[in-house]
Amino acid sequence: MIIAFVAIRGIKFFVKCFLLSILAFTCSAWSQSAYEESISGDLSDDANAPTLVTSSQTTITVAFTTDREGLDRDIFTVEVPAGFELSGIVLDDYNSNYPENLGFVGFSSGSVLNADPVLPTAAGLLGWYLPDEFDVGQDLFLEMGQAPGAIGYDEPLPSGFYTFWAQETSDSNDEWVLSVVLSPVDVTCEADVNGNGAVDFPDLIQLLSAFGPCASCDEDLDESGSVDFNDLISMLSFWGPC
Ligand SMILES: [Ca+2]
Ligand SMILES: [Ca+2]
Ligand SMILES: [Ca+2]
Ligand SMILES: [Ca+2]
Repeated sequence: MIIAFVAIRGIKFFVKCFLLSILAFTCSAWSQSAYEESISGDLSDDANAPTLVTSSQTTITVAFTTDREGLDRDIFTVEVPAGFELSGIVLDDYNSNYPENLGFVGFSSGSVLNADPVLPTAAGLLGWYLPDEFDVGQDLFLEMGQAPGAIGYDEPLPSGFYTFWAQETSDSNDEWVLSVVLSPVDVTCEADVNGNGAVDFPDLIQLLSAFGPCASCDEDLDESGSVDFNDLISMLSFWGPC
């Protein structure tokens, strides 16, 4: 009897420890930034050689400081993998030692910055924004796409590389935490490639006849750059009215 009681207590203790360790791992996994300058060093200042920030998570968080007097601007690249799109740019935190300061954050497509930070121009940027401390917690993505002089956009951006550029607009030292948010591509109705309201036989014929490498064509449902078996599986999984 006593032995059984001790055994049950032992099992309970083990289960409790196991669950707590899973919880601790989950918490640390979610709170972890993809890149922290305080751990990994200053992000690149070079538009042609940005720091590549890699992450297996769909929220890519980057923590860094910029300093106009010290000429520290920060330029980094993230990859949006096939099957995902860029859908958010959230300012998780922003602290300036000069409260009237506006920061600057902009981004371009590609693995180098398509703009010259020394001669600032928005011409090659997809979007940009001038944040202050009141913007903390905001998703700046859609507003950045409306910025004057930029290429612009009004919906999530497709898979590929994107390069971000952040700096100050006045003499200040600022702390930033910025998250690039990725979402899975919704292929529910994208599989209806002829747009007749159903994923059906004509769509299948259209997809099969487009098989092979293909730059931004409708039949490449996961935007991987080619129409292939994955697109076929995806289409079949959405068969029927949509
Ligand atoms: Ca920095
Ligand atoms: Ca830097
Ligand atoms: Ca159809
Ligand atoms: Ca594909």
